[in-house]
Parts: sequence; structure tokens; C-alpha cells
Amino acid sequence: MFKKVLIANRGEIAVRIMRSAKELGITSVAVYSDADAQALHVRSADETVALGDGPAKDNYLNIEKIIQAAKKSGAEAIHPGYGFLSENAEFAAAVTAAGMKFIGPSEHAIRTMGEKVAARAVAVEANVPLAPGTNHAVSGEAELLEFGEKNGYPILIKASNGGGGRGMRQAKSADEVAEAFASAVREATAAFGSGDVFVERYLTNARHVEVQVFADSHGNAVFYGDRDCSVQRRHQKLLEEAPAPFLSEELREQMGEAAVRLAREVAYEGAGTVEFLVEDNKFYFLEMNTRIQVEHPVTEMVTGVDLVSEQIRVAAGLPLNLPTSLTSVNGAAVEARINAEDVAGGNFFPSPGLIESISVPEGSSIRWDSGYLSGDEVSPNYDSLVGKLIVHGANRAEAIKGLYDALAALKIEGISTTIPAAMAVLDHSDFQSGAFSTLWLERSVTLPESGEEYEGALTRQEVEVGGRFFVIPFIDENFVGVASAGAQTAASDSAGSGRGKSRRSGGKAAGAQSDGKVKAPMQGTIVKMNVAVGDAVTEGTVLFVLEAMKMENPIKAPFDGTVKEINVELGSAIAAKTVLAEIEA
Ligand code: MV4
Repeated sequence: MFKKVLIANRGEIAVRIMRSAKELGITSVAVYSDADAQALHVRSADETVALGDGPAKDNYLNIEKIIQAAKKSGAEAIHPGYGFLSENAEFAAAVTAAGMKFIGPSEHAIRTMGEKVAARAVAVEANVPLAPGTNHAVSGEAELLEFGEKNGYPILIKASNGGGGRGMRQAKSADEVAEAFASAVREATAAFGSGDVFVERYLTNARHVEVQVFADSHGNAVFYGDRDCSVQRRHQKLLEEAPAPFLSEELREQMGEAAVRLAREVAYEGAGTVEFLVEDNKFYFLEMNTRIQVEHPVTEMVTGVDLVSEQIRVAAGLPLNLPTSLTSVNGAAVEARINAEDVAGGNFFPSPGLIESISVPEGSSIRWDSGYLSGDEVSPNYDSLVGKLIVHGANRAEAIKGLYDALAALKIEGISTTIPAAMAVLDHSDFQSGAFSTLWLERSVTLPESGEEYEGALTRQEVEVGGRFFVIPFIDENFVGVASAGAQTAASDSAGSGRGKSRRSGGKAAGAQSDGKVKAPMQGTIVKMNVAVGDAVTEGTVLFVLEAMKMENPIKAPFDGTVKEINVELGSAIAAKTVLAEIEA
């Protein structure tokens, strides 16, 4: 076993890894940027090495500096955590070349799975089902149109080097292909330096289910439970749970076996996650993440296994402690990610700053993984994750209730957090009944406004009309700068789940009573302008493309009309809520 391990990360995951290191009797070495000199992960380490000032690319992302720090400290291995250099094949190679052990899979496995077209080829080899799509980078619009013609719309254009939804665009019909293709290529080029994209049939009613796999250097490979991560907003997960609910035992086992075949095909070592879409009792491979995941604690809660210890043990050459694959687990666990963000009706604005106090509920079924204590500061320069609250229950309903109550008792002063959003989701009948998919949160949930606490105590106001219960969904294709006007009166019947409630459409925008002012949903840069004053537009016409945090956001017309006024130009840097244009009906 290693005597000393360097942790090339910060925040809650660095603290989490140090906990396992301590239990294994390993000395932990923290690295830190100047901005993090006082951070909890630095205070929690046995030894520390400074990486200097500047943005992450000068410290946490600087391969050379981290290798030097590790050598200087005498560490025998480096744990990369998640994010930063965790899925950087070059880093894994550099660690090995420097005579240390990278706690993760081989450079080859990281590179292959990081390249989505290559990963699809591995899935084909391993006989793992895929969504209909191309197994090569597409040459241009013509090929996309041909694909759409043959497989039907909507189609999803994805960056080959993408992940987390970056460089991903849908086209709902042939008309939208040119625009979606250009936008995907532009975003992929800006984010990954490669404009390679491929295309898949878009599965619009799917859940996002992932399988935990683990392999060692002795030829053992197992699956270790699954998680559902469908509750996301703009590819930021809000809640995760284990096991993935509402899956047949047969499907669960098939997915686990497929995940293990995939891991074997790339000679995988260590912990990995195989992402699938599940729709109509069928599953389709999406991608493999070659790292420990943020949401790994829900798996730990239902299996009783310490996945990080297992990563370290396996990297040290020991055989897996998990002798067989596992489909049935103990109860259920749900995790809420607590971010320093103002929910703001669904806008999730950053809310960094000084945490005046954190008060965490205690209990044998409650776990709190955090990188901060009272008096610590959340920097605007790093991930906004403050901590993860995870609750275990004898079954899903108890875990949901337990997490809801724990969230109500979790008090964080000084910054805004996503606590009210998580509570609203847990309290939603669709979440409880399983009537959700990856698009559900953005489309169907009204989230609390700024400064509002969620109040519900898992009791619901049930609105009944003519003996039936109604939910009024907030229908929002993609993301709309101003919510579509008025038209969403079609109430969907939720009587199937036995209960429902009236949810006022609203949150993210001026909504149903739109005055035609098209506002920027966030701060960013106008990278495309499709209209001029006087142009006729129809509801949903993309007026502008706003780039924010390296993601492109289409800004659409709220209703049919004419462009009366445009207040920005190509290249304009604009603040959130700026009125970009005005549409007259
Ligand atoms: C998809 C999909 C539906 N159909 N691919 C999201 C990020 C990356 N891991 C792949 N993702 C998806 N790929 C096909 N063919 C749905 C997702 C997806 C998603 C899409 C839109 C909004 C939220 C989403 C959340 C999870 C997965």
C-alpha cells in the first residue's frame, strides 16, 4: 500500500479523499492555489504544497507543477478527484512517466472514452446498445439531413470531444439542421479546439441512469449498483439517487453486464461510470466517465462500500474487495448538491461569498460531504459546490422524506444556496411517482424565487378540476430567453400518480404575460444575430445566440410578430436581464 498520496484537487472531493487516505493509514498531501491558502482541504491535509496564484490553468490544471509538487513531497501516487485533470490522458501519462501511480484507469482508457466517436466504437465491439447514430465524425449538413430523413427527428448533434452537454444541439426538423450544426461546431471548436461532431437520434423521454463499475489489475471487473441522475438543469445535476428507481430487475442486470463488457473492452482499471439513457424499458450507451463521480456517495450509502478506498487499494495493485457484481442493494439514498447559487425561479445565479455559518443536521442516515466550514469563503473562481447532503432510507420514499427534512434543517447563512430547489423537487409528485425524465426539471418544475424558502413539508395543495387533478407544465423547448406566450394552457393530467398540484407557470421568465421584451437570461456575449428590425418572426425563431460560460444559448421569439427594436449588436457583451430586442405581436 502507498505511504503517501497527493490529491490534485480542492473542495469537498479533496477532503473526501483525505478521509479515505487517513483510514488506510496513508499520509495525504494537499496542493492549493494562493486563493485557497486557507481552504478546508488545505487545513485537512497532513502536508501541503503551494501551486501559486492565478487561474486554475496556472495551478490545479498545470500538469508540470503538480508532478513537481508530488515529487517534492515524496508521494507515490496521485488521486485526481473529479473535474480538473481527472480525465486528462496526458496527465495520467505524465504521472506514470514520473514514476508515480495515477489513481485511475490507463491513459489509453481515458483517451478512448474521452473521444465519443471512439467510445461508440468500443460499445459496438462490446455489444453494448447505442442510440441510432453515426460512428464517425459527420462531414457536413448533407449527412445530417440524410440521417434525419432516415431515422426521423429530433436529432442530437454532439461534439465528439464533448461532455456535459457542451457542443450539443438538437434539430427538431430539417429546417433546423443548418443552424444547429453551425452552432454545435462553433461551440465545440471554442471549448475543445476540435469542431468534430457526430449525430444521434434524440431520445426525448429518457432517464439518465448510470452504472458504477470497478475493475482491478488482476482481471476482475464488476458492476456495483446504479444511480439515476435525471434531475438536471442545463447539465448541472441537482439531485441523484441510488438505486435508479423504476427499473426492472432484468434491465438493471442487463445494464450492469453491458457496463462490465464495456470496461473489459478497454482494459479498464479502477472506478468508472457508464452512462445510459433508459426509455421504454430499453437502454442506450451514452458515455463512460473515467473518474470518481460527484454523486458516488449515494452508491456508498446503499452498498456500505468506500469507493475511494477501493480506488486507492486497486491502484496499489491489490485485488478488488468487491468480489461479485451487485444488483440488489440496501434501501435507497438520495443526494442533493448544495451550490452557492440563487435559485431565482430557475435562473440559478452564482452566489459566491463568505459563509457566515453552516449548521448541519445529524443522524445515522445523514451524510454531509463539504469543502467548507463556517467562516470559509466560496470563491467565484471555482465550482460553486458547497457540499452534498445525502440521506439513506429503508426505501425510496423514506430517503426522499429524510432528505427533505434534513434540507429543511440545513442552515447556511451568508450566501444563497440551491436548498430550496432541491426541496421543491423532492416535494413534487412527478419526482415521487417516477414521472420524470432528463427534460422534466426545466420543463415542469416551478422553482422558488430569490430569497424564498421552499415551504411544503411534503404536504401538497391538490387542485382538483372536475374530479381530476391537474399539473400545468411549463413547456419550454430548449431554453427560451422569454417564456413562450400564453399558449401553454394544455393541462396534463397527473391523476395517474394519484395526486398533483397546480404549479403556476413562471420562474425563469416574463412568462405568459410576456410584453415582447426579449431579455438575456444571463450575462454573456452575442455571438450570432439572425434578425433585423422589421423582420417577421414566429414563436421559437432563434433571434440571437448568447454565449455564456462557453455555452451557446439560443434566444428565441416569445410569440409570432415583428421585430420592433434591437438593442445589441454582434459581439456585444451584455449583462443578465438586458433587454435585447422587442417583438410586437
Ligand atoms: C442524449 C440525450 C437524448 N438522446 N442523447 C447529456 C450530456 C451527455 N452526457 C449526453 N446527454 C444526453 N444525450 C440522445 N441521443 C439526452 C441527454 C441528456 C440531456 C439532454 C438534454 C437536457 C438534459 C439532459 C440530461 C441528461 C442527458
